[in-house]
Amino acid sequence: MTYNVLWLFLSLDLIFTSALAIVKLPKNATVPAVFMFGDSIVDTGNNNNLTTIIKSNFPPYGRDFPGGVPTGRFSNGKVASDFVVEELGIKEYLPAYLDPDLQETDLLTGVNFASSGSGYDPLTSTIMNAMPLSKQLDMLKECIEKLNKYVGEEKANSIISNSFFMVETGSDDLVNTYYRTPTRFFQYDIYAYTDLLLTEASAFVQKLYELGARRIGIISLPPVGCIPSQRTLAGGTERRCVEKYNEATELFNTKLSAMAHFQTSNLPDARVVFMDAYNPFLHILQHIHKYGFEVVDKGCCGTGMIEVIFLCNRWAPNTCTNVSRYVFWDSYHPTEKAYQIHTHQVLQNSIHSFF
Ligand SMILES: *[C@@H]1O[C@H](CO)[C@@H](O)[C@H](O)[C@H]1NC(C)=O
Ligand SMILES: *[C@@H]1O[C@H](CO)[C@@H](O)[C@H](O)[C@H]1NC(C)=O
Ligand SMILES: CC(=O)N[C@H]1CO[C@H](CO)[C@@H](O)[C@@H]1O
Repeated sequence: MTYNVLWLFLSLDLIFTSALAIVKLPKNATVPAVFMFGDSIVDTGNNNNLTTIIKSNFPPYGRDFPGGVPTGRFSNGKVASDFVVEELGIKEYLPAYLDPDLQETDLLTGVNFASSGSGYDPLTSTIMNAMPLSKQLDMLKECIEKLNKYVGEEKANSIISNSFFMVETGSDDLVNTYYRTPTRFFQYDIYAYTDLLLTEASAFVQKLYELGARRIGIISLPPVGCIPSQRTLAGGTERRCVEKYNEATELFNTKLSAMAHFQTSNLPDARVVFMDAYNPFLHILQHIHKYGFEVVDKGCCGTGMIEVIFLCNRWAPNTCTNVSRYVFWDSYHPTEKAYQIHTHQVLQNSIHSFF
């Protein structure tokens, strides 16, 4: 009896702590809000009202979201940006700035400007009809004006200077724009193209700073060569990870990291933090069983080899029933479970650098 009661408390405690799985902040540090920029890894529904094919607001997307609602998140449930705010103890979901139900109070704890299909290269957003980083910054400007009106300039300034501003993008630049667009592939080698991306990334950080951001996180690219769709398109008959893509990613990540260090010493009072998403994700891919996964080279949706956006729909054949076996939800994006594990690691490794 006593044993059973003890066991009950222990398991409640375990459930509670794992549900909160919160990353440790320095003692007296506070992060009032998170403002997110980037692509479909973090978009929570901004594309729903755009005229683009890069959408996911239909089943089976959102299958494990509360109510089974397809919100425009590219997963079965929550995505990386949701887990960022959850890990920081701020809130459970990071709402899309263009969500028609967005309330003024939501602005106080952060919103999401990310648009699926966008990149550092403006051409990427043009091809995909997504909102480029420049448009995402315009929305931030508008959001700051609203905050000023809502809580006054002093309070708004304090929120802005203490919040995290994070950007997660660049995968679409490499795997879609660079390797598949003649005006990029034939005019730039990979060194010149990653320089082009870097110039855009650096200018973006500068503009965030000018708008008052002081804690800026640059989330690195994951090993894009191991995404199921890339294995299918360029991984040969064995659908291996595409080493050429992973090497290009590492090259760009190295440049991003150097840029972050430079900007931190260059911009007074700013912390520009390079957040390594590559190595933790590679570790998951290479040790799937350790993380409770069984399938790494296919997504859950459809055959898992090619289905993404409109191809991942309710009529897609063979969609998996037990999603927790899978690292990837569709042929391009991780499952909620993979996002949760990965986001925790990325934050855990870099959180101290923001203070
Ligand atoms: C945190 O507390 C220490 C000492 O109590 C103080 O020196 C420091 O300025 C505080 N940091 C912040 C961000 O408030
Ligand atoms: C689903 O997969 C997970 C991970 O492999 C496993 O632990 C669980 O038992 C499976 N659930 C069902 C209902 O088969
Ligand atoms: C593409 C699309 O869905 N556009 C809609 C966005 O929302 C406005 C106002 O709610 C509609 O008028 C558009 O048709």
